[in-house]
Amino acid sequence: MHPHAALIVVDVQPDFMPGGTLACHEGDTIVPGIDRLLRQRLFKQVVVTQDWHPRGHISFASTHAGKSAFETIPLHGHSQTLWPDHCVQDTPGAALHPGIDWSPADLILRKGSHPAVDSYSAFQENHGPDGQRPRTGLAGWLRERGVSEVYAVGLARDVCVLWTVQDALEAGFTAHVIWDLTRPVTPQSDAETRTTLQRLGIGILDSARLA
Ligand code: VGL
Ligand code: ZN
Repeated sequence: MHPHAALIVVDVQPDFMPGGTLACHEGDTIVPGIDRLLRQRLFKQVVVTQDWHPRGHISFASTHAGKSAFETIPLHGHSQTLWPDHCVQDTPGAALHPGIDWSPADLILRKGSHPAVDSYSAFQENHGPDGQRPRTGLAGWLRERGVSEVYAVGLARDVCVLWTVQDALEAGFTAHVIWDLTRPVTPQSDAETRTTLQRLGIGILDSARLA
C-alpha cells in the first residue's frame, strides 16, 4: 500500500497513559487505533520506540536536589525539561503497552538509556556533553530497507513524536504525523505543534485517510 513508507510508533508505554507517572492527556485513547493500524499492514516497515531510562536518569527531577518536575535546567549547553521518574528500565510502566499486538514490529528501538543524556527522537539523542546529538542509526536502517517516507503515531505529540518527525525530515525523509493517533503531554501545545509541523512541510493527516 505504501511501498516506500515506514510507520514509527513512538513510546506507547503505560507510564505515558492516564494513571502513569508522566501521563499524556487522553493517552490511552489512541491504543485501539494503533492496534488496528498495525493489523492493516499498510507499511513496508514498522519501527517501535521504547523510552528506556536507567534509575537516576538525568531527565528525572528526582535526580536534581531541590528541583521539581516540569522545571527546566541548563544541561550540555541546552535547556532540559525535568520530568517525573518514568519508563525506568524493566518496570511495568516502561513496557510496550499490552493493549497492542506488537508482532508486526520489525524493529524495537530503545532510547534514553544513556544516564546523562535524554533522547526524545527515534533518530538522534538530545545534546550530549560534547554538544553533539548522537545518531541512533535509524536513518541508515530505514534507507537500506528502501524507505523514503515516514509516518509517526504515539506519544507524546509535542515531545517525542514532534522531535522524531523533525529529525526524519532533516535526515532526508518525507515525514507525516497521523494526528488522531497522537496525544500531547501538554494539551495547550497543540496549536504550536501544528504551526511548527506546517512551517516545516511535515504532513498532518488522520488515520481514516490512510487505507
Ligand atoms: C517523552 C518526555 C520524556 C515522550 C519521553 O515520549 O514524549 N516525553 N520522555
Ligand atoms: Zn523519557
